[in-house]
Amino acid sequence: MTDPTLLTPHVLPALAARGITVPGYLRTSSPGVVHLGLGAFHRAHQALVFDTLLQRGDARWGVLGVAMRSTQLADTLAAQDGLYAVQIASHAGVHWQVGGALWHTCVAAREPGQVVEALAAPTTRWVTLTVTEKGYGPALASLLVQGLAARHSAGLPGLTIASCDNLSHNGRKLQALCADTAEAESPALAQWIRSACAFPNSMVDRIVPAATDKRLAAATQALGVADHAALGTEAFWEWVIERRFVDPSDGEVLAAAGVTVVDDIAPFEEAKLRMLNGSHTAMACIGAVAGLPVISDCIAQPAVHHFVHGLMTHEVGPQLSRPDWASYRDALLARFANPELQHSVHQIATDSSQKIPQRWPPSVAGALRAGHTVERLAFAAAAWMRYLRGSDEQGRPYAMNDPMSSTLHALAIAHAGDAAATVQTLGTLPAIWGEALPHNDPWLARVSHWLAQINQHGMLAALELLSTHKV
Ligand code: CS2
Repeated sequence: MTDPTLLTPHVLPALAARGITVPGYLRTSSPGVVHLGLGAFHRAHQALVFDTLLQRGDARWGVLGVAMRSTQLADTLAAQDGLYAVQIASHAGVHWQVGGALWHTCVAAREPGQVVEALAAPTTRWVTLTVTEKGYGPALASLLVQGLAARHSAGLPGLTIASCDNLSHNGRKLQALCADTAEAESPALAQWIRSACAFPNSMVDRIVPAATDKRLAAATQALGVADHAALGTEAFWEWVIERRFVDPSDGEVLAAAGVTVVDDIAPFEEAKLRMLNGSHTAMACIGAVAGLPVISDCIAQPAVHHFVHGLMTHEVGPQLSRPDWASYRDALLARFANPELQHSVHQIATDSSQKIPQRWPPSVAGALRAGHTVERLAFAAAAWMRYLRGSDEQGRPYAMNDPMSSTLHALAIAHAGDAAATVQTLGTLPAIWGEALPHNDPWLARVSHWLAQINQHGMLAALELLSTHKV
């Protein structure tokens, strides 16, 4: 018996009558895409691109959404037959859309056989991944390689496997991980993975905060039924993918749905990681310590706005090869200010040890090489070190969610009052900063300077000092 008070296919006609965009296609054939890392981002990004293609009658883009460990979302979606509503909010207004591309869901840790079977299914053509920065390890490799081995021995064609995580050269990294893992088992399989499968690099962009109870309540209000998997996002989205597909005609198909297909994604990836994600991590640390809960609160502070604008203008932008970086910066400042998003600083600060290496050190190294200022990047590094103490300036403790959090927290509090000593430990970790910066004394001295200012004056007052600093 279908629950009439829940978002399921039965209520779609009623939602369409309310002006909500709903899937108008059959959702019954076998999915052509396996997505690993079922979360908010995929559902508000690629799954809506696939939804556009399905709406146009191309039935190859239905998705099996695989959660890697957590069962809750996969089961919630299964009860709703894979349907979920997305609230898209911009200055132009708010619009609701129901995504229909998720045809099935499962959990890799609970149903690994189902994932392997789907990877080896003749109808499967694509795999997309959002497993986060820390997800590129042996468990992922073994799952993919099992599926690919089954495909290979069945004599099926290879797959296009698109990593969509915020890592540089994400496709190439994933290809190396899979081929190296397969090598131990069978060099022939490794060779087949390298030659018959395509691992395009790709850059994805859309701000998709984790859903809150408030958003779920807004969904019930808009839909007239409950949706326990509803999401909110912004109108902006971008997916730039390298032209490297098992079926070359996929490039045109994706481009028709608004995806940018290029020969080299490096300029886009570099700009996105360093401008958007680099600013995000800086604001996350600043906001967590200053007690500003969401990004729009942070950017509403003139000192933070000035800082982020200066960071992108003087320290990151000039090194980028994306030619339109100044308009990208301006668009980002507007996106950060979107009040509907309510994007939690603690969500962004999650896994900072895995994120910082892509987001800050390449900009520090580039700015130092070019003789540009690094004051704002040094401030960001100092803000992260202050964040690691685990409580804000009002003395309220917060949880830190990071695979390195216990080590980092211990280092941060060991010399809490001594900025130089803190920087000598936290600023010299090669896992975060790479090989060169831990030995760069002028850089470390600037980080110490700003950490001492934060310790003495507080986060926002120290930012004010930075804004009057002649840099
Ligand atoms: C954020 C990203 O949580 C984070 O680390 O910086 O999820 C960011 O919102 C997306 O990359 C935007 O495309």
